[in-house]
Amino acid sequence: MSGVKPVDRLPPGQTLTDKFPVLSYGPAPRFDRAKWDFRVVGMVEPQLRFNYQEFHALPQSRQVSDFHCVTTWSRFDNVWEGLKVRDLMKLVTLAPEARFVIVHCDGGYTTNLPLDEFLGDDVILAHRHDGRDLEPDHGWPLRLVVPKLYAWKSAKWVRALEFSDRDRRGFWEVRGYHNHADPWREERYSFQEESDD
Ligand SMILES: Nc1nc2c(c(=O)[nH]1)N[C@H]1C(S)=C(S)[C@@H](COP(=O)(O)O)O[C@H]1N2
Ligand SMILES: [Mo]
Repeated sequence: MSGVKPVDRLPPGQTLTDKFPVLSYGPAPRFDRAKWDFRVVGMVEPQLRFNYQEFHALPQSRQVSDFHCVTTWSRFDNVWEGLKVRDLMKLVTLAPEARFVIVHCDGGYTTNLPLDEFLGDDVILAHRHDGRDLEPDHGWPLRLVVPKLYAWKSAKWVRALEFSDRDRRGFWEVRGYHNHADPWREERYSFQEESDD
């Protein structure tokens, strides 16, 4: 644990695991390389669309981060490989009014993030985990990883990013989970938002 006590890295109410549990609402969508695309839409110029080959030609990075699921498991030192969101965003200009992103996935799952969280240096669109291609259940061919928020914000099977001036709650955010989801503040449930500042 490289001299760092687990307790310093484990958010309140979490338990450490070495396993990599699968947490999905519904089955892994079928992946068809010929039909797959990735789109960047909404309040951004230009709007982008990549096919699979074009997307994988974008710059690759490696990020090591901890992963915290709201169901109370955490997994340390995940090695993610893929395209850093900051590198993707060098290809576009956001409208000055844009403040949120809605992440759209195959299968209909969505999640929402404020742009300051989404544009963090550790946020990556990953296709590999711990030295191997993502397994279908873990999001193959592409998932978002947002280490600083609970893992339901780390959307699997991502197909599009939509930029907006308005916040729109995603799949779990309309079903009782917290809109922001900071594990260090235990922002688990939407009823807690009423007592927020
Ligand atoms: N598309 C999609 N992404 C998703 C989910 C999902 O059901 N569908 N579950 C989320 C939840 S609750 C968690 S904890 C993580 C789990 O990722 P894992 O299954 O790779 O461990 O994925 C998140 N991303
Ligand atoms: Mo989760």
